[in-house]
Amino acid sequence: MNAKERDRRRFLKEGVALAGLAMGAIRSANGQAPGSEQPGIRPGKFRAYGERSRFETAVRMQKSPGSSSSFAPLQDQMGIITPSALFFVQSVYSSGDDPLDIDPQQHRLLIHGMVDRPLTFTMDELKRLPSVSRIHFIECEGNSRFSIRGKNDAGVAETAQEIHGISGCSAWTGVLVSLLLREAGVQKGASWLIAEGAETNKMVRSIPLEKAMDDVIVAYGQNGEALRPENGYPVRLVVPGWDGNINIKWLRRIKVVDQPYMTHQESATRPSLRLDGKARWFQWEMGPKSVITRPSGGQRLPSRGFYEITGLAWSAGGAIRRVEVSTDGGRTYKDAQLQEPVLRKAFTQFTFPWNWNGEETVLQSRCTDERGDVQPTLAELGKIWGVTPEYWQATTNHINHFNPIFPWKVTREGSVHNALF
Ligand SMILES: Nc1nc2c(c(=O)[nH]1)N[C@H]1C(S)=C(S)[C@@H](COP(=O)(O)O)O[C@H]1N2
Ligand SMILES: [Mo]
Repeated sequence: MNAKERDRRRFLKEGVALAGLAMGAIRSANGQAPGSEQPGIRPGKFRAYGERSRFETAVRMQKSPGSSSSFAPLQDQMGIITPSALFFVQSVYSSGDDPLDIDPQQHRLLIHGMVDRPLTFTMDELKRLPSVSRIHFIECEGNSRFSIRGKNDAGVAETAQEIHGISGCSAWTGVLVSLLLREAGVQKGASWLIAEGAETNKMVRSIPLEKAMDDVIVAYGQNGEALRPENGYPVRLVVPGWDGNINIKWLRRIKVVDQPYMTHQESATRPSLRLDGKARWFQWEMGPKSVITRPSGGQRLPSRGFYEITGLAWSAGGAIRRVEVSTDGGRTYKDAQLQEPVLRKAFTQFTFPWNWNGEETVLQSRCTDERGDVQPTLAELGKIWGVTPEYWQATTNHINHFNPIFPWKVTREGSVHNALF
């Protein structure tokens, strides 16, 4: 029996249990006589630019009051697309001008340096060029380190939002950098790009030419409309799978050069110091990560019985090939179902049917990407880094690329908690 067939049989079997659940649902709905007037309905009004129902309340969590740096409510996300209005925001040079308010008519993108023809594009000119629309995640390199209590600026680390919310996945529309560079004509010896944002403090990052030619997008669209100001309007870089930090927003300049510039963002906060005193420089790829978003920290299970466990998995290594779920704290794992579409360097949704028996337990997931890279346990991650658990907990250590398997504890009362440490 192959994996697909096994899956099918399992779901057929669980279908029987679900039929029982559906019966229960009908019984409880019976409180209301069919055909009678339903309470809670009243006329609304048309809006030329749509808004969600007033009953929907999920919002971004600000890092600090007044800051536009914020975390997305991943526990409320349905499917793989993070809506623009809820997409996380990280702006490292908040200087009172954040988010920038840029007039697209006046915005220019300059491409210069080691090129045959330096080019300046208006937004209209960019939009005339052949475009792509691709679904990719962006994850801040510091995401999930907030699973360690005290590592969050807000001092809490309980919900999927507080812990994993500086990641999101959207459909990005724009022009491939490779196309722009071919137009400009890259000169021999060039090997890096320097990309610069338009804010007062000029966010700058170095990007290897090879990556730029592979799949980097100069994006002006997100989820079917223009980027939001917080996320880089009118144009940003999308560097699929790599550190969020390198996805330069409010992009105004790409300089083609022959070496990395060791910019402030690259040299001051990005290298990660290990216990042995060695630092890791220029690590860009976000490793395989999966997170159960429902049930997750801060939520409550009202009663024992059936729940669909669902979550998100992603990796810079390409497509997610497998997600396994454990409902017994990692003693045993079973394959979760991957929901279509399963795309490269994008969130993939997984689901797993679960009957909660009312006992205390721990839920967790681990994923494997198309390269065969498996999400590590905390202990395995420690080995890769050459560090002990105390290292992660020392609040002075700035931790990036933190992707261990994340456990949620379910108590007998049905409350769900961060159980990593
Ligand atoms: N110009 C500019 N680009 C930037 C930043 C910034 O502060 N300025 N922040 C970076 C960081 S740290 C991250 S994680 C991502 C976040 O993208 P988002 O704010 O659209 O979610 O943008 C990156 N690009
Ligand atoms: Mo970031």
